[in-house]
Amino acid sequence: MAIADILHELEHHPRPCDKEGLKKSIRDALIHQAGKDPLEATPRDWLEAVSYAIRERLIERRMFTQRLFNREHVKRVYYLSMEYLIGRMLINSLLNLGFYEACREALSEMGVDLLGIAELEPDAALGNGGLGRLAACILDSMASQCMPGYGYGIRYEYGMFQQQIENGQQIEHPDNWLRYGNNWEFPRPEKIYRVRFYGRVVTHRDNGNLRHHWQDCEEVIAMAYDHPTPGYGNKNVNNLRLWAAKSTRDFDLNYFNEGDYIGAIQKKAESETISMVLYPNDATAIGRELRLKQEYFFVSASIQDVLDHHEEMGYRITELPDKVALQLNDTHPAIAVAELMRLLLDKYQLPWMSAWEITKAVFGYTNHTLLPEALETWPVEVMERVLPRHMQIIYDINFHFLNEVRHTFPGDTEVIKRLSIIDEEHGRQVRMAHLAVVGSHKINGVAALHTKLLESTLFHDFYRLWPERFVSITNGITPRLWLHQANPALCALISEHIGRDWVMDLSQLRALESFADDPKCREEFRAVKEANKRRLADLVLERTGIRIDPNAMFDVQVKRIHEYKRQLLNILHVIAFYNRIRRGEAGDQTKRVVLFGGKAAPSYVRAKQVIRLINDVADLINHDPMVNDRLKVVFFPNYDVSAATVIIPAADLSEQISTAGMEASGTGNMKLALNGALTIGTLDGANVEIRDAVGEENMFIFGLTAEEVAETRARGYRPRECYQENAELKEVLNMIGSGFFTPDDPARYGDLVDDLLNNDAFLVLADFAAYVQAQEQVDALYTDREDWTRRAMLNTARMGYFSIDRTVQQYAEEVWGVVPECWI
Ligand code: 26V
Repeated sequence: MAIADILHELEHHPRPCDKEGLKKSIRDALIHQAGKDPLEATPRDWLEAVSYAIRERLIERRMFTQRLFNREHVKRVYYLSMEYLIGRMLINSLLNLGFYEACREALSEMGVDLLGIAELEPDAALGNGGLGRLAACILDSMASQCMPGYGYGIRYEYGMFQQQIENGQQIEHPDNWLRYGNNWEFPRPEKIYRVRFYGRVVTHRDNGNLRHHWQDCEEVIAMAYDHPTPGYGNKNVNNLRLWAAKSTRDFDLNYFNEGDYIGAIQKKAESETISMVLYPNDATAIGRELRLKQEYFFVSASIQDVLDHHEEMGYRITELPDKVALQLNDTHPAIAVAELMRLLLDKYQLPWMSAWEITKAVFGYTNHTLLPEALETWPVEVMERVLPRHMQIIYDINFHFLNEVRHTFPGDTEVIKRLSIIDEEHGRQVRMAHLAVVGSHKINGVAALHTKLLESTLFHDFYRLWPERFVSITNGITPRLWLHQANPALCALISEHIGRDWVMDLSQLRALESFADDPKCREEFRAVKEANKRRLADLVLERTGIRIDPNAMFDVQVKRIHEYKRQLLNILHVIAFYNRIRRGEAGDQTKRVVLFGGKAAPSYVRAKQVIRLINDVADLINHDPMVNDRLKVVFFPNYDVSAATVIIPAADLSEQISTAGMEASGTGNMKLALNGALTIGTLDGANVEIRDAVGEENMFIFGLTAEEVAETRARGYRPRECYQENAELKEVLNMIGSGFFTPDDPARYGDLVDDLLNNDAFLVLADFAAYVQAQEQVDALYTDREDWTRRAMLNTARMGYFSIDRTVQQYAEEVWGVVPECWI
């Protein structure tokens, strides 16, 4: 068959998407791919067979999508991210493709339960938390909106560790997610690039021009694995390309020739460690050489791939900004600025100025944190050794940049020191954020307050220099996962009232507002929430052995464990509430279940201590007969995307209680409010905008504002005064400090309490009284179920703004300059 015939066949006879067609594919895949006799097939075999059947359809559509983009010569955006927190694929793919019902029926006719086998799929947990999940939501949105958008990242062999709780403490287990293979990926052994490290730079003159050769390097091969990502309700399928490290054959041969067989194998294994494991640190930079190698490894492969495609399309290199946008998801891929410059200078031999103009026009940089300890810097010595040519280029970029600074701020040597890409004060470090800002035409924060703080603090000098480069793009979440998939009962209810179009236009939810005043609708809404709570109660029992009452208020704090997120504040209130119950002062307040979930970085001692404290407190309270089930405390182990899809739809109360000014945006706050939880929170991150959207009266806002936090610190904060002034707080801290919860180890939390009394860097004590008061309002409102439900419905109705589709449209218009290109 000629190529043209194959294409014709593919176009006119794609794999059928009805029940019978799917059934045939599943059966074929079971026998011919999984190699199983249907009589003996296990649930996992069926899972493999279904994913094969789906991937055949995904790949067909991806081919068409790519061909369309090529034919139309569209501008593309490439999202560079070290992390993608995807979760499970099966149900999401089926819902996006529109095959869910057909597939469910096909399987059911073969005696297989779709949801049952879907549970067997491991989460793709190639990310830590908010930043990685945002990347996954953005991919879903780009595909759903027919944007020519591609993800690039690392195919970690081990993703986010699995958390086990043993004797109240976190234990980490490796996440061997590829154990049973991965049916969603397409290995591309022909898509390989060389990535170099170490070596030296040799310079010579060629016709008066300086030329640089990077020599005597170690080489690693980056091999592509493609993950087709389907859009919702269209035929568009985009691509996420993840790189795996493989050793080079040349490299092996050298060693083999020297007769060092074992050494050769060892080197091979070493080079493949680059893509072995995701660093589980969220918000503390790790100065490890392997991390820098990971960053450069995926950046180098991705940029080579982008430029290859650019050339294949027949475009000139100077046209790059018309055809390519590159987005830096935090500073993790910021070395890309130097890498693109290197290729433009050394490979394409462009003059400095044109290379630099192209680079700036192509890059955008998203900042996700103000925390000083999370800002990446690399010792000059390390950068020089690992990436010598890049270090030269960074010096050159800095030289040109600082000349510009001198021109704008003549005579101001302090501003030079502050702005320089090289920090000279802490043992010569490359500041990756500065490289990212200087090399990008647009820099964005992820919520209004966060951007304002970037402009006024962290990047203030840059903002004075180039105010036009700064934009605010508030994060969002994908309604496809966080409502459509996670909360089918609520979806059915919504669609009954306002139709189905909200999935792609979340602002339509506003039409639900009027239903909040209808007692019958409220009753239905409440019934949905109750069903979701029963589902969660079953899961909690299964995972923890703790029985919780679905009629209780579900008070939920799920997120990474970090001091600034203040899980401590939450547990202090739990103890205060417990004391009120014991004293008979809790009135006839409703029952509460306080649920925590989240992982602590393995080396973050204080965060792990907080987990242990929560579990110690839970253990005592849950077994105190005086409490009589009025209060239950649950630490949900191994919180991940899959757990989130069950927990979030069941929440009544959403805890968003970070120290104001420290949470860049938050996205869990959006997921919970969208699913009808009321927020108790500080005026931090996107909470501010959520308040503007849903109305202050439909939330519980408390505590110091970001400004007041800064003032309090400037004045000299003395946490012990809060302790002295507040008898309830005093009692709580005394209990923890004296071993009330840990009688066999009374000193366990002595240092923690000391730190709260003497330092309290996150102002837990300063906000305690206000928090307790806000919690009293929560309790009072919850006794009026009608009013609570009305406000919960208003939350859902007014959260449309936080759709990731709005976020992505803003990036497309304000940063990337790409437009949708759809086929039907
Ligand atoms: C930082 C680092 C530091 C270097 C070592 C590895 C590593 C890995 C992850 C991170 C991420 C820190 C930034 C982050 O996750 N920020 C979160 O981004 C969310 C999406 O914009 C936002 O909603 C959260 O508020 C923000 O904390």
